[in-house]
Amino acid sequence: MNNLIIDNTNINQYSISENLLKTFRSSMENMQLLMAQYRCAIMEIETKFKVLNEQFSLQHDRNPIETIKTRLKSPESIVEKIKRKNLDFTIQSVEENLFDVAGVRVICPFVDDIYMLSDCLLRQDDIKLVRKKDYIKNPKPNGYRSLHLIVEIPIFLQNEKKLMKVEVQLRTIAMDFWASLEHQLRYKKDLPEHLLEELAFELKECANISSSLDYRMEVIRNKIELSKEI
Ligand code: 0O2
Repeated sequence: MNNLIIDNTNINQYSISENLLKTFRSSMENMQLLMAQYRCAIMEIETKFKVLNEQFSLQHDRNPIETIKTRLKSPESIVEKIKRKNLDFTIQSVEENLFDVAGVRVICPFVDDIYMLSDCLLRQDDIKLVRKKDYIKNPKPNGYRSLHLIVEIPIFLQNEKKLMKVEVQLRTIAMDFWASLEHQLRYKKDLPEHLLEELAFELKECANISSSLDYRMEVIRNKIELSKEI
């Protein structure tokens, strides 16, 4: 009799863990599939910028894009953001609420390259603008500047077309230099309060200098271009 009970329990435990394992495997597979789809969306956006760069460089004899960096949000960052925003831990929730799983950063020599490229991208008929944040016209209080676009782009899979969201950040070399250093310093929270305040002030000053540097470099470029026309 006892044996029977033990057997039953074992069978139940076995089926429960089997089911859990199946659910876990299937979630993992779905997550991997979603990440692969985000990678495809990144490739599509990157190609669009490369095409624009190619065409512009032929016409104007200079590149409006210095570098393109791409990144897929790490599982740790996805989980952290889901927790922070108090969202459900589901794949659907990731797709519906996190717009920056796929990221493309476009670094340009000049501010007007940023707006030219953004206009060209948004004019393309397979691109839908979901959200735009212009931190160049309206810098963040800490001095951060960049143009952020959330766009939706179709990817064509074996049997379906799927719309994917991608975050595009466009910034100048100077803005990128500032943001990279500020990003590193942001994690040095163990510094004394007075030093953190001092550094925040210094960073804001540097952001102002980098902004005026962008402007002055653009003036120099315009003078060079004007002299070519004469
Ligand atoms: P990582 O590692 O670069 O991805 P949301 O996505 O809407 O929940 P938010 O804050 O409204 O979040 O988005 P927003 O303002 O468009 O900015 C998100 C991203 O812009 C950040 O991503 C950074 O890449 C960059 N960013 C925004 N503000 C700053 C800033 O003050 N300094 C620096 N260095 N970068 C900034 P993550 O996820 O923080 O980081």
